[in-house]
Amino acid sequence: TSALKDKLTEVVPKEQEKFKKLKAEYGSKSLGEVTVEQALGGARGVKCMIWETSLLDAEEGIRFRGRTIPDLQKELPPASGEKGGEPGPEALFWLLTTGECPTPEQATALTNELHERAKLPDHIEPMIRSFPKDMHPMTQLSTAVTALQTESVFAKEYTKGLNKTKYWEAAYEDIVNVIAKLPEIAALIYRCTYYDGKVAPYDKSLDYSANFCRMLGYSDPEFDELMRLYLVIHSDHEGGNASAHTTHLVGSTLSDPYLAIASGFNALAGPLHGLANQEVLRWILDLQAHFQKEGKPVNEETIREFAWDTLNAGRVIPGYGHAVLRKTDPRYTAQREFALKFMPDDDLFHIVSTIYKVMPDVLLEHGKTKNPWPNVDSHSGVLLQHYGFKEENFYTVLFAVSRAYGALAQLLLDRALGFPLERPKSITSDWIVKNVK
Ligand code: NMX
Ligand code: MLT
Repeated sequence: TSALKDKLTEVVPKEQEKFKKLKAEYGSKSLGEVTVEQALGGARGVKCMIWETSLLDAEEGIRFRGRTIPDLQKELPPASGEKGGEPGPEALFWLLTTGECPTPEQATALTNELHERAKLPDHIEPMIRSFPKDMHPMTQLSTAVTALQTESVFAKEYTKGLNKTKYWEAAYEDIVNVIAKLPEIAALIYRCTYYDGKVAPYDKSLDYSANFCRMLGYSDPEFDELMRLYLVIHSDHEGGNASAHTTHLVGSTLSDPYLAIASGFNALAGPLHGLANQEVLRWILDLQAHFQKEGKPVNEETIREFAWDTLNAGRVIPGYGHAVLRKTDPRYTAQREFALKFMPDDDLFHIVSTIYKVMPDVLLEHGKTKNPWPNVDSHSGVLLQHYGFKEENFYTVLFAVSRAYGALAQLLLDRALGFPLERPKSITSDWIVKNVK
């Protein structure tokens, strides 16, 4: 039984009806012009995709089904069951897919459903154990998730001749199964790459995040809270970001959810996207090491100097700038608040805070980036470091586990709403010269 699937069985027909009306009423209306500059500039600002689970405002940041991060912290049930505790990604997934906040019982039912679906098929663990230790953890993750596709219910049913009206139900099986299996896959990658390969036994009495922490090798309840926050805030950032968009595009070919999310992970693995969290941490550690060698303190002046060295070398400042946001990312602020509460005296946190003081002015003076403010990746690494999670090459895997929740919530809706193959029109430069007046 699945409480979430039962709920979706009520919600999906209403959503289908809503979309039918939307098409009839607004189908011929314009969403705006597309300029040549936009076509050349990575389609920035072009509105051509529907993404129901979240919406990004350039000034205010992300809203998950209309809710800010502080709203989620108030309205979703805490994963630990303790008043004031962080909600977990399970509760968020219920909200993203159904549009409603779950009750504590509904959130727990989903946690239990994920536990029941978590067991890996026999070929995955030996495969991860055989990966070379120097294979990047994101490469390991996407390879393992691609190999997990042997389990796809959607692919098997489609081959048998699946009726279109049943797509979402088959997709549901794959989506919940892949989310359920990600913690053990990620923990195996972590423990095999950096430690002795031993993974703590799966503990069904814990919520998704706490069990994930145990399998990674962490048992501090404060770290569990950080993981819950981390998995919630990295989940969804509307549809245009590269990992969500890739998942949506690949899924639109009716590639199954395993193949779609593995493709999304490959997009997340780029340094302009999710890999930036690894890059930020490295930038901070390099900065520390550089000035230690020179016998200088890390302060506003030396950070400014290091930033200019980076920019003058033709590199970007990782963790700053954004394709849509034009203010400080509220996900940065949520992490800063966590740090102020749990680690106000942490050295790396102080460096991150000092970078925040000087970097916007440096970037404004540099004069290129449209957004001189920090994004989510600017803060996440130092929080992990505080709890002894030092392996920065693994950080993007945590981002990926979280992003699966958002990208797959919308993928489920894509199949429920019968969204078609995505195939925008491309043009050549000659076409522009000949046709654009
Ligand atoms: N440092 C230096 N230059 C920058 C930065 C930065 N942080 N951000 C943007 N620019 C440059 C950018 O490279 C471009 O230069 P050019 O004209 O030579 O090509 C110029 O400013 C205009 O770029 P924007 O229109 O402001 O930014 P765009 O939308 O193209 O790119 C990012 C957005 C996020 C890719 C860009 O800001 C960046 O490279 N930031 C650093 C990497 C990063 O933190 N990525 C993580 C984003 C969040 N996530 O998790 O995905
Ligand atoms: C994300 O979370 O996907 C990033 O902030 C990038 C984006 O939104 O484009």
